[in-house]
Amino acid sequence: MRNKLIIGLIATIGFIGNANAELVYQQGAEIFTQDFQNGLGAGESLSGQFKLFTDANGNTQVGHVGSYINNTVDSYSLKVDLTNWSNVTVSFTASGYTEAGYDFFKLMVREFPQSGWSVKYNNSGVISNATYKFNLFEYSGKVIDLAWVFTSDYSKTFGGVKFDNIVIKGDGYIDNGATNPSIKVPVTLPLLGLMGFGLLGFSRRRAAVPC
Ligand SMILES: [Ca+2]
Repeated sequence: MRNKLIIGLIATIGFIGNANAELVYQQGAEIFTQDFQNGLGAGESLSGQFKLFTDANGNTQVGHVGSYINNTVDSYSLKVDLTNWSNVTVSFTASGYTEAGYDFFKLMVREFPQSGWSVKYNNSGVISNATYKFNLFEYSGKVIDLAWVFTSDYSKTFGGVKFDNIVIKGDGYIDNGATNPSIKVPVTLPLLGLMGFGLLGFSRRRAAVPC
């Protein structure tokens, strides 16, 4: 029995080695980035008047093309798996102009799939051209939906909003051996397997020693 347990332990270590996964704990690792140059990816969607558009400098962004319309709800939404991440932050660049006090640009977040939406950011009027950053600490270990939402009321329209360069960062394990460091390797199963075999081995060994 002891040999089997030791072989199991070695096999578990071997699995990590064969997967070429050099797992390194990194603070502020990139979990997700989106500059929209290649369009939308899985888990992302646009609705209403928000469009992908490319400016004269070749920079593709999301936002209003021309003025927005009255009584609209426009959104870009994104699903992110934070199962293995903590201390998560989200940042993006934005600029624009809306009717102050009546037409709003918001960043909203909810735990997928059931919880209600929380407002992380809410702006109106002049939206200064800047990078906006917010923490998502309370969503560590969860799957979340993020939504950038614009709403207008029944009168007066302006140029609206544009946003870009979404970056979600957090603390967690990354595969240092991968060619693309942003590719995440699920560590929960290998680590649990390793711990499970180790604990089992120690307890059986102790039990096998005559008192
Ligand atoms: Ca309005």
